[in-house]
Amino acid sequence: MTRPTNEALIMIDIQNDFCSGGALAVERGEEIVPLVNQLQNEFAVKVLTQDWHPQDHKSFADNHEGKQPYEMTEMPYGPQVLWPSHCVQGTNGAAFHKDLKNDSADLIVRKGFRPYIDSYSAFFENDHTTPTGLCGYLRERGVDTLHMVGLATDFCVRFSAVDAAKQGFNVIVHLDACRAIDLNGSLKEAMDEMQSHGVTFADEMVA
Ligand code: VGL
Ligand code: ZN
Repeated sequence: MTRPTNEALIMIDIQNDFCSGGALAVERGEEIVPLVNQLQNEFAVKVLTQDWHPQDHKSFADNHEGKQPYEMTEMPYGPQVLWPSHCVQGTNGAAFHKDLKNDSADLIVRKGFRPYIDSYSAFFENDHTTPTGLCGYLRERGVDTLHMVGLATDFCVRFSAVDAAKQGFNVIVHLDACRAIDLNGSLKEAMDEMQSHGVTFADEMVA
């Protein structure tokens, strides 16, 4: 443990469905696993998030007549990408990547379990008001600095980082330990948005 206890490692959605061969595969998603495992050795406070949808989840194109994956729809809270069905509760696709060390995590936050609302962020669902409880957990433990890694850079990592910064946490996204979906320019948009909220970036591969 080389980090003080006010710093936490937040590992976002490192699940089979976001890795090669998965239902919503992020290109080279599984490549981050060794680096994430290495980073875990540095932190006393470690949190995993797990995308965890019921089969009838409204973010799935399959649950919208005539819609294809990656088309848009309108939800009561705004525009929403329709995804291939993924991370269905209890399936192998929703399980953590088999090489991800998860025995020493303090907390697993599940999100996206309400059928009518998606949840990219580890802090708030996509209505930006329904909390997951993670903010209170971290504050109660005296954490003020968050190091984020995981999948995907431009969706769940992005929304988690921006929400955390808005809540007053210092946020560092470790880009080498993230991979992106990059849908219609979403990676650039994500980088710009994170930066404009004061999120900083670390890149361990670059000496
Ligand atoms: C994610 C799309 C849908 C993610 C989750 O983890 O980035 N993206 N559900
Ligand atoms: Zn999802």
